[in-house]
Amino acid sequence: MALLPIIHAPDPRLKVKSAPVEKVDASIAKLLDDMLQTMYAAPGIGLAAIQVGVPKRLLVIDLAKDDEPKQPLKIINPEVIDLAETDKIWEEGCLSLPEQYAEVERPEWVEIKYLDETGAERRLKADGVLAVCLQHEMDHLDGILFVDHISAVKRNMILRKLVKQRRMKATG
Ligand code: GNR
Ligand code: NI
Repeated sequence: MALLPIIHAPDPRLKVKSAPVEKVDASIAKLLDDMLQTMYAAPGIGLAAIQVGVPKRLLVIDLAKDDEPKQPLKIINPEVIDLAETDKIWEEGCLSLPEQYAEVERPEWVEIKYLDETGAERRLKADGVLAVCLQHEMDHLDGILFVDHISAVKRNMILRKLVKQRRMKATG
């Protein structure tokens, strides 16, 4: 397994629409494992392939707490098949926008179909944090960040902070 570098906004790659995985093979299985290792190390609860520079429609999620057994979810080519009509607001963060948080409104549950790491089709109906995380990761596959769901004023404030943060790190 390998740790992969995570891309930070405003890197233009984060705006790219990722392409479907055509064949679920050993290289995809390896990428999913590397993404999980990278996500655990960050630490984060989800990671989309484009966040490590790979424009493919796959993502990993694990909501297990530190003291709980791991519950890795490996999700390839996800598609929404049903969606709540009512929304819920959650505070979101993103490994590609370090230390930035905002309240985002999204459907409170979502049902998806996807391929697992063996290429088998699966379905998943998610609510709570899992629903939030799934929608956040699926947004990444379409080049959408959580800040694209908030006002332009708040979005620009966060993006300016990131640029400033990076400048401080560069100059020390
Ligand atoms: O680790 C993460 N935490 C999180 C918290 C609230 C809503 C979404 C997330 S996903 C984020 C990891 C990440 O950036 N995934 O793309
Ligand atoms: Ni994210």
